[in-house]
Amino acid sequence: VRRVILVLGDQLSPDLAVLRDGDPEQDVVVMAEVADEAGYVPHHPKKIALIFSAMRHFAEELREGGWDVRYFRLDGDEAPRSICGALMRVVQDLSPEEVVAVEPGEWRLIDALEACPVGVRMVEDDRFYASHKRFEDWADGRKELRMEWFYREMRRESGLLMEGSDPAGGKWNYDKENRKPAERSLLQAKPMEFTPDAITEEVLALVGDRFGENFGSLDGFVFGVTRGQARRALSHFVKTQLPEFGDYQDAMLRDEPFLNHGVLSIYMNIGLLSPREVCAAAEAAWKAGDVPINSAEGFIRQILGWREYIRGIYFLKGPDYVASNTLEQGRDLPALYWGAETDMTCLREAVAQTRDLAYAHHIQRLMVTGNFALLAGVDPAQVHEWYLAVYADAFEWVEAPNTVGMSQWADGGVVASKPYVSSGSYINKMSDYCSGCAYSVDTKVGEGACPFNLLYWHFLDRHRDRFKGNRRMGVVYSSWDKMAEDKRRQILSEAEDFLDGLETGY
Ligand code: FAD
Ligand code: DLZ
Ligand code: SF4
Repeated sequence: VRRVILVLGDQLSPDLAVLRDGDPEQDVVVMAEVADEAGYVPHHPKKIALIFSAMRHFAEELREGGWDVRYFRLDGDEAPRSICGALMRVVQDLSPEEVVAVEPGEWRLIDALEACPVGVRMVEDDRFYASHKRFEDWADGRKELRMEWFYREMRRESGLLMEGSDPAGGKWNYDKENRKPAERSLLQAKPMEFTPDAITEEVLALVGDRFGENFGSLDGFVFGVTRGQARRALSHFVKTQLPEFGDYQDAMLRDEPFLNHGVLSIYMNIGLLSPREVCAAAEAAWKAGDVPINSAEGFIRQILGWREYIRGIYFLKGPDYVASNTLEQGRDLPALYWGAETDMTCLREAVAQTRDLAYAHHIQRLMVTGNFALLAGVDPAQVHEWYLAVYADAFEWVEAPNTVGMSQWADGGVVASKPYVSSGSYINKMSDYCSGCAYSVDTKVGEGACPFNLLYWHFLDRHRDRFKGNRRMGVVYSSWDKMAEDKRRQILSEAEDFLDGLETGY
């Protein structure tokens, strides 16, 4: 045997660098379901099921393509506990010339492979538009690493939505035309669903048995688990959800978890779809006249811009980044995040759907669960662990900069120039949550006041020294200062009472 090729659970791409360079005649592929990967956070059972089932299907496809695959099942005899353990078994057996892997998307696992006695040669993951070097070159010497500037360079380099050297339609960004509030009339589209086959059923039984106690429901598993299914989900999204994606990308509606969101992140993040084919499909639909430019651009920006930028930040900032806590917030994550009862409809909806589906869309993650944690002063490390555990698309390279950086401002403003905080009025504008809530969004203080209204000012007041100089936050501080002093005091004291109540569960 010439090479042992490691394929991780989020590297299920037929054109993965190590497979492309490999030779089925001389090389052996290793894949392993292991306790260490399944247990570094209490992953949502649907996330584990997605990964294990997709891994098993991918192994089958590799075998059909002529590869010798050594596959370790979690419930196999003497299953290895770690990826390194699995490699050691195979190396002992086969004595290959070398062991190769594509660099994992998490420092923890990179370190583990580096420390593994078999000696693993790691190659860069080239399933992205920007290599590490490309992002470092872009970041080099810049005072501020703003996504929008990076995105424009990626547009030029990829040629996506370009007319010569100009952006299609004359503008780089059509967000001004987007962000319409939710309307019930837009409820026609849903992501494609798939019926579990025998392999998935077997995985579901295993996951229910081993991880049934983790937060999250295993019922109603409808994710695709093969590349073929993921490609069908992509076509379905482009046809049915993308045309109005731009208009409603920030909307939220009760009992409507998806709206125009395609849940394609789960497929891209485990390798079943490549970001290139997803962006190409969106661009082609625009060229064919089926999708307006504001939707095509808005969607492509999320992938070519945000997804690539977020990954760049993770690798640029190094292993200590995830532990950042610039605002020195230290409250424990409230029990409501794990499903404890709450009267706040927005949080209840976002958490309930997360438990049921292992999914919430961006504005729910940012402006409901993220906003609340930041306002309430929660320890960002605990917030990070929660997001990493509960979403099926969560892998540290993408989850951590979104949570620690964009959402919790714990990185001191690397990703977001100002914290994403809002009172209840933003949630009310973008959703129909408030109309059915025990709290009143229009009440700023006193009986029934929406907790977001109280906590918003509490946050701004307690971090005044840090943010008062921020150009974009001057206006809010001056409206705070204009409020009568006794009202300010009342707001802060009611916010304190609310926070005290949170400790015991709200
Ligand atoms: P759609 O709206 O249908 O499609 C947009 C696509 O663009 C997504 O599939 C995704 O690939 C990409 N995208 C959009 N925004 C981002 C972003 N900020 N970062 C990276 N990619 C983006 N995304 C993850 O993939 N994994 C995570 O663990 C994750 N954690 C997040 C945590 C927080 C606190 C926040 C605020 C955002 C997080 N995101 C994460 C980004 C975003 O919320 C998800 O990508 C999106 O909700 C996925 O659903 P979708 O495919 O239906 O999105
Ligand atoms: C997330 C995950 C889980 C739950 N289980 C496995 C596994 O058993 N085997 C495996 O190879 N990968 C798994 N993964 C994905 C890895 O954790 C992922 O490769 C790293 O977090 C790097 O992104
Ligand atoms: Fe959320 Fe406040 Fe609206 Fe209730 S009133 S749903 S707590 S924003």
